[in-house]
Amino acid sequence: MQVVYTPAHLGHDIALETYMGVPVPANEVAERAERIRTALEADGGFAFAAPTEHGEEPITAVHDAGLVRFLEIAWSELRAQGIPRSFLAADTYPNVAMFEGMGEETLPRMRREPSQIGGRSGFWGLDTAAPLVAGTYVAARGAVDVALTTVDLVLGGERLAYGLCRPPGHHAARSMYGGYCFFNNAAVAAEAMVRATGERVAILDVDFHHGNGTQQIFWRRGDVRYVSIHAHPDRQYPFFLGRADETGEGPGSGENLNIPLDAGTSNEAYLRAVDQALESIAAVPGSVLVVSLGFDTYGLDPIGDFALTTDVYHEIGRRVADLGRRLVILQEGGYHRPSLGENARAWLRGAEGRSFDPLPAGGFTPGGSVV
Ligand code: SP5
Ligand code: ZN
Repeated sequence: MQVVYTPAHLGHDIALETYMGVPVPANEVAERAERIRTALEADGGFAFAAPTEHGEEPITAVHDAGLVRFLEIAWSELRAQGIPRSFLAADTYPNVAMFEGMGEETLPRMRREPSQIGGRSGFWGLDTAAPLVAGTYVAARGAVDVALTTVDLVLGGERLAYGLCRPPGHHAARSMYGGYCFFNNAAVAAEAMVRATGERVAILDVDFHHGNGTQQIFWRRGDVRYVSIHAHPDRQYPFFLGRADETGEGPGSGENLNIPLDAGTSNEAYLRAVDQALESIAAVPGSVLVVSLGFDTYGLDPIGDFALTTDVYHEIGRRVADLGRRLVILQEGGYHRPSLGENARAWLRGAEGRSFDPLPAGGFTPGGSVV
């Protein structure tokens, strides 16, 4: 299998994020992608390719150009405004209630980007957990190019290909970044495939969190079906979207399927949700599926609360490939660093129809040690 990877992600070098106002060690760190790269290299069955530059146009096909401009200048502007911080995160966000009672004709006029960089960050951001640093923009552009190069491989005839995207993407909406995400890699990829093939495209999101950004981008679209299995937002991020009654509107009516799950979800319960998701995808005509692949569903993940094990990732990959569609597989979350490489290897080998043999040495043992 071809794997698309770029070291550009290393410049998005994060040490801290904030959790309910308090700085804590960051979860979405460079080591994640390096763990996966190392494990796939050691496997021997994966061929690495560098991304090619695809420019800004495929990004503005799904994102507001203002978001792109903000992310491009945010770091230099933080410095220009003389704010001595190691990362940029907002403290004030435009809560919808701030605008309560204002009329439809007034509201668009009230949507104004301030000049102070903290305010600008709040204007475009969802939360404090996506710290922006000097190399963030170049890394985020790199992740989009990884996704689009993965699309190119599949359009060029590969049955499946894997884009090792970092930073991840599925929380980023048309005009918003957040949740460790800056550009929505999977949405950019799906849109590029719709435009290249004229076919309908489905997106299967198996990250632990609901992909609110992907849902928002395709909410009214009849040509892209979004199916997500995730933690119920009543108890987990992103809290305000991800419930089962969110099904799309207009031409997109019925094209959005959310499958929220309980804390402690087992392999068996998760596989039942996978089968339900795949049934919905099989009903969509078209030959390509984009997979938003997260491993924060793993039992030991520090921010997840499901109970999945490595062998079930092999089975999920196998069932997804059994649909018979070509697969553009893009990395999203997953924060238990010692297991990430083995979990990715298991999933991708399952999708390729290869058996999964845990590494005899150098692998991760669920007892908690890296041997
Ligand atoms: C792409 C992706 O997986 N984004 C996830 C963003 C989650 N952001 C909020 C994380 C909150 C972590 N809370 C830790 C609680 C530990 N008890
Ligand atoms: Zn996640």
